[in-house]
Amino acid sequence: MKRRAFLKKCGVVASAVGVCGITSKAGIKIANDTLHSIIGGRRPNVIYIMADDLGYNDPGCYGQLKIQTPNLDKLAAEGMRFTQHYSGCHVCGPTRGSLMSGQHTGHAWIRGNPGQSQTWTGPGDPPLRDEDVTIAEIFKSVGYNTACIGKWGLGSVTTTGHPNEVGFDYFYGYQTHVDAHSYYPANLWRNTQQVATNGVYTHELLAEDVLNYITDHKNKPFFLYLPYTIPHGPYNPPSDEPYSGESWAQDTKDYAAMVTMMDADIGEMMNLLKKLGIDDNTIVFFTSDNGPDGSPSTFFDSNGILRGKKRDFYEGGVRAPLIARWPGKIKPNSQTDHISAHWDMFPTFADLVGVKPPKGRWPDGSEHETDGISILPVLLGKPQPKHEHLYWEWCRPDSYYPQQAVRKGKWKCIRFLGTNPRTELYDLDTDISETTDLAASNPAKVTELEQIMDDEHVYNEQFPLPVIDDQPN
Ligand SMILES: [Ca+2]
Ligand SMILES: [Ca+2]
Repeated sequence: MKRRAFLKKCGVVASAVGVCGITSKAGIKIANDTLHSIIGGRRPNVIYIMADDLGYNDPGCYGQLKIQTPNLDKLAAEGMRFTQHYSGCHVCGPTRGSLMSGQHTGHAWIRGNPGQSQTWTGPGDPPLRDEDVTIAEIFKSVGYNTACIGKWGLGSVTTTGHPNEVGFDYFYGYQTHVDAHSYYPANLWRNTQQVATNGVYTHELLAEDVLNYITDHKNKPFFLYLPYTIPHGPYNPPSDEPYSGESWAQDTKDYAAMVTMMDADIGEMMNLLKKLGIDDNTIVFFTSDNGPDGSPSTFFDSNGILRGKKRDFYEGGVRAPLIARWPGKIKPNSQTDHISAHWDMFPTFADLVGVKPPKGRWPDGSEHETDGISILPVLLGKPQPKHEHLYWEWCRPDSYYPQQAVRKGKWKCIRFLGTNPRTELYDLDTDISETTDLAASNPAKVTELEQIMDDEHVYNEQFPLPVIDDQPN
């Protein structure tokens, strides 16, 4: 089916402002006309920044002591900080697929990084399909201009997943996941054309493009998705200032310099919003795609008191910073422990622009509601519907990696399907660092949470889950 016809069928159409309402999985009905009366019916610009491999403890406002992030700290001081926000997954590809589609990794089409797809043989990353409805299309359905500047990784030019094919009017940056492993490539992509970098550190090019985009679109509502590549390796920024004088290893100075550079560019972006007079009608989000990686993150204690890092379903791999700032709407210097995840942004964005969240497609083509719950109520200080549980899976079919995980209330359960198969259970209320496995003493709770894993996982031919999908029906 052609994309436009499909969107029509899904009911993603302009003009449906305000009266749809949604019912959360916990059964609480929130009418988004109420929320819109608070917002005043004026649609805000939305900027969503996603850092790459930035740990929960990397920004100063989340506890970091060595790396300077004054602009992120200011964003948090002027907005809301989430303490229990989660990544779509613990690596890049599936997190971004989950963010785009509003589906967790048990339902989404993209569940792995390049190389893990069992069926994709084309160029670059396994792409989003025509029938996947994205957050960009939600904004487009009400007339926003939409842009992605940074690391895409969900489909190259000539595929159904290229940003221009999935709702972004404008794209500048890295097409593929693996391209983004260099900060000095010969070219980046602007829409479907390659453009030379002339040896400039790519983050500087991205940050400059952001300022140009905002300036050019200041008079019309826009959605700007900024998947920055910092602080993913390699650690080779043009300067290690302001840490040159530190007695740290060179890669740690470079890591810190990268984070502080990104922070400074976010500060410059915020100043531009103010200068253009659109600061109070722009909601800015900042998060990270997955937990920290590499030796500098050990030095900086980037996971804080959380166990694990990138590629772990322990909290250090999936608990993500989330800061939201919206002057006059979000209470300054506020904090919430609402349990939320990247797939909640899909209905949140729908709520922000006053449309019902469109349905999405599972791998078998069947139509389903988003797995997300809008976080707009908590942002506005209203009663917030809660998730019954969160679910993650990763199919990577080697040794340690095939795993499923559930968070339900205080409980966290991880099922390891590879080497040493087992299920671990943690009580996050008393053991946030996941030090004591309670599975043996709580068999009924393990059974309950494993049943959720069985229920939330649907088969995806592209990313079959070892052991689970091998079982006869
Ligand atoms: Ca990442
Ligand atoms: Ca630590």
